[in-house]
Amino acid sequence: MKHFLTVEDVKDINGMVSQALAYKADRFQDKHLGQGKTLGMIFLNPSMRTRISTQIAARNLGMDVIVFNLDKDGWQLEFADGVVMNGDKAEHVKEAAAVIGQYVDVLGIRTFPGLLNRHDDYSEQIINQFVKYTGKPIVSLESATVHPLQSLADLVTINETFMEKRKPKIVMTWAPHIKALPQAVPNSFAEWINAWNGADFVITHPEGYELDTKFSGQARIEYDQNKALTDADYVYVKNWSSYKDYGKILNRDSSWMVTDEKIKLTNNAKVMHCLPVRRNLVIADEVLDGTNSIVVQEAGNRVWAAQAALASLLKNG
Ligand code: AN0
Ligand code: CP
Repeated sequence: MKHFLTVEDVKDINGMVSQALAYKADRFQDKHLGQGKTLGMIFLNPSMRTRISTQIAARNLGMDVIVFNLDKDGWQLEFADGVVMNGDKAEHVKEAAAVIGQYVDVLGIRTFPGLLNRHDDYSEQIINQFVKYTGKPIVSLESATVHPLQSLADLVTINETFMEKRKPKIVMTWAPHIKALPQAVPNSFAEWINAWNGADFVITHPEGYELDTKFSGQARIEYDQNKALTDADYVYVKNWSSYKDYGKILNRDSSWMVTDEKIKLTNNAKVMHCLPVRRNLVIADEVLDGTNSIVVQEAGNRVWAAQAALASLLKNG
């Protein structure tokens, strides 16, 4: 694997899930794999889970880690080509990425979408410029349109919790939020579940919240949340802003919040969320504090997912 940017970079999804679970059982089994190598992690936006879990994963493989909050501590970067840099941007990504590439062996980047211009966000301009100019393997720590480390951890969590011989019914549901959020997490979850091809997969959201079909693919779309949730084994909860009416909040209907009443419709479903989650807006206390919620276990699995992804880059690098 050259880079870890989307599910398309992964040749064997089940193999990577198994590797992650193997690291969960014995975290130091490849403790020399990354010896003498440095992981750089660049944040253009906030993060708790990704920041900590990926550092631990790298250390479990023997790597050194440098974390750089470019948004707070770095020079403001210009990403556009051919501009006269007489504004507030002090450095171009061409130099910045090339320089960082001299210092590290693998580079992780977190960059949220602006949610103003769909074409700019969906062209993944920022992470692609780092791919182009760093000259080292790049790991997405959540980019404008996808969050592959999250999705891999989600798949690991589903694999370790589903014991039946049949395919699980997985329902990804939109839930309300006060802020316009990226589509990266739902896009990514959808493309990983579709590529995995091991589930009966349904997406439910109010009209106008359709995801780019590049990501939703063969998933069944159901506008009636209660109908969608019926007999679900997993309820994957997430807010996102509209893709069609780009970056807009079209609906604030609190009846889409996930409550115990909604969970009663399911097959005693396990409830997942990437976190951070706003309580009693997205998911009710009763659900997050109840036995159906596996959100903390899911976040814990971020370490093993990151370790499997980094190991795959190190083995090929
Ligand atoms: C971000 C998002 O929705 O993409 C990060 C999730 C991991 N969430 C928030 O901004 C609340
Ligand atoms: N789920 C997730 O990526 O969380 P952070 O934004 O805290 O890294």
